[in-house]
Amino acid sequence: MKIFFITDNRKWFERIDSWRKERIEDIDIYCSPTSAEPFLNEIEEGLISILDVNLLSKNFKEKFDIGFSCHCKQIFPSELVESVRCFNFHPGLNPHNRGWFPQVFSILNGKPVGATLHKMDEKIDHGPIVDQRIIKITDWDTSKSVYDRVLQSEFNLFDQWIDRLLKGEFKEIGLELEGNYNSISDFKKLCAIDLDKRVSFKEAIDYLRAMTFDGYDNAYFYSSDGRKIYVSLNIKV
Ligand code: 0FX
Repeated sequence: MKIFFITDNRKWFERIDSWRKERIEDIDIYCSPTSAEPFLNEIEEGLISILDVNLLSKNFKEKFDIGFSCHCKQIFPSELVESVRCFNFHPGLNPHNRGWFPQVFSILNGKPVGATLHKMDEKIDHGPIVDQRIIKITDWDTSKSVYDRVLQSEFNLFDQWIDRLLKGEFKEIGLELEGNYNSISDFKKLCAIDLDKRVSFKEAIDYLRAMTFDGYDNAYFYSSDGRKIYVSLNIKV
């Protein structure tokens, strides 16, 4: 059996790569051209290759029996999802807050969050669902603490489903609602704090929790002398 994975996420790469070591199947792991830099060592070692999904040869589509997107930043073209059975592990609870950084938007708009395994169609985070895990958001969660639990749930879904998916033993549940979609520019717009906006303390704290992710500078404002000042929240329970 010939399997491909495309991931632009290091933790997912490590998860798939260690799983691959135990397997007899022929397994290729790819990353997107825009994500190659963090994987330069692994590319040199032949553990991962760069793949542009819009430049796939007919040979590629005929070669693979099954494919997986595990946080791939490219949209799979319809010719790919129509010719190879493809599944997506997504860090959100489809159809709510499909797209980028679902937990950020869920902290803000109260829509459910979690992990979704679904069959792919040509739309983003959209195909019929195979399985999902709901993650509860507490009043003291930040984007990072929710994300860590979501990612763990995705890995649990992977462990529970990978063999069944390879054997074709799964059922598909069609989406009843289209839900909503957030783009990366929606997230970037959110990062700019409007200092004149009037909000309650709860709204301000929820906003800062949603923008707090250790390792990233997200929410910002400009000081009176024109400096860009980043703000995040320090929460202790
Ligand atoms: O790999 P991933 O966790 O997932 C993202 C999308 O959320 C997902 O829907 C898509 N399928 C996939 C291709 O890309 O993204 P990441 O590793 O870039 O970011 C992980 C988290 O880090 C994100 O949920 C929020 C946080 N983050 C990330 C960036 C780049 C920030 O808070 N600020 C940032 O600037």
